[in-house]
Amino acid sequence: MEKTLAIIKPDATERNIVGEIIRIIEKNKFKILRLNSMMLTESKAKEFYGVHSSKPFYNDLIEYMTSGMIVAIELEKDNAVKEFRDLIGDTNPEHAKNGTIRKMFAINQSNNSIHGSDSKENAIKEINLIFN
Ligand code: IDP
Ligand code: MG
Repeated sequence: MEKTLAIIKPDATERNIVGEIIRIIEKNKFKILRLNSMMLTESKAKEFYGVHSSKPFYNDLIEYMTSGMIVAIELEKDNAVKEFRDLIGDTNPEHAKNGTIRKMFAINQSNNSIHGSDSKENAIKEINLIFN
């Protein structure tokens, strides 16, 4: 069965909405395989978002992702990567569809409450990076 990585981001842990978000994930039939509440180190955050290192928002992104607790969740479901991306919605909550997690909870395009892997290959890489 396919796996993906979810990360509940610092804006969501800060607002005590971790449980609400996990409830939605479980209602949508994703199985939780591993779950870990942690602080991301700067070096892990930089590796995780390495693909964005040349973007203008990169430094702010690293600062934000290391600013508070995150909850990393390894999820399993048929077609998990695409189904989870559909469930979280567009990066920018103004463009996210109704019923998506980002539409419901994200503050803005940066502090958008949740991460989901964008391919099967990246899901495996991200799960190994975060859980090892
Ligand atoms: P994704 O999380 O929907 O895959 P990416 O483009 O991969 O979106 O960007 C990774 C993360 O970087 C986003 O979830 C968001 O937190 C942040 N980000 C993306 N674009 C912007 C932007 O234009 N300004 C500020 N932060 C951004
Ligand atoms: Mg992405």
